[in-house]
Amino acid sequence: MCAWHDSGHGALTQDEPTDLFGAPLAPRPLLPRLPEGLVYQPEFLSTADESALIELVRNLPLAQATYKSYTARRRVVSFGGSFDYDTNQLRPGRPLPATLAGLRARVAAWMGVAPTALVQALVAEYEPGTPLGWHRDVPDFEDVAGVSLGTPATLRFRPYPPVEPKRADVVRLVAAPRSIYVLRGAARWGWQHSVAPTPELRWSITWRTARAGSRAASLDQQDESAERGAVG
Ligand SMILES: O=C(O)CCC(=O)C(=O)O
Repeated sequence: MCAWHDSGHGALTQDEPTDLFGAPLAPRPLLPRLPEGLVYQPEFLSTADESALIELVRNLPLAQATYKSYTARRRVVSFGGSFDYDTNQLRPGRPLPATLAGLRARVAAWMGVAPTALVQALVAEYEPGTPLGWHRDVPDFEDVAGVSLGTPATLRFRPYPPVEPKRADVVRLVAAPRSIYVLRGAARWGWQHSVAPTPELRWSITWRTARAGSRAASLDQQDESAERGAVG
């Protein structure tokens, strides 16, 4: 797995401090501010893989996500496990389509885990202008990996719990289409993340391992068949 690097395909940025008149102060060092446990790799997929996945995702039964009384703007479908925000329960979800089994195997290999360790997948579609608010993923899951499709998106990270929330505490990672990232350890538990609205359609396919002893550990990890999917 590649270590994080700024290759021009994805970029790590943070708000530069300015004086009262907007003139830049001394730039902050970037490296000490990286969330530890965030690993990013551009060009994880080929453009052909990306096109095949977009075609596949467009045919999935995406629906607007609901969080108690709030209906989110992004459309999602989950596999393996589905979190019910009304009851705060993780429920067994639909099996992973065979067409996504190949991608799961590749993501798992990149993460260094068995494919069956990825007990949950969430496919999300962000229409232009659709944001995803600040959150940490539900605690049933441990590591979270995300594959991006379509258009670049700015992922924002801020320390959690906030000690003294400030705009300058926000670290931004531009996730390029075809890239992959993973949140582990501090990046997963000690930081919240959000997604800024994009001007074009974007999709993400996020994959989650079970947290030891959690309800996710008993999720059925099967896919619909043992066949390889559209992306091998
Ligand atoms: O779209 C992404 O890459 C992030 C998705 C996310 O944070 C989530 O679904 O919890």
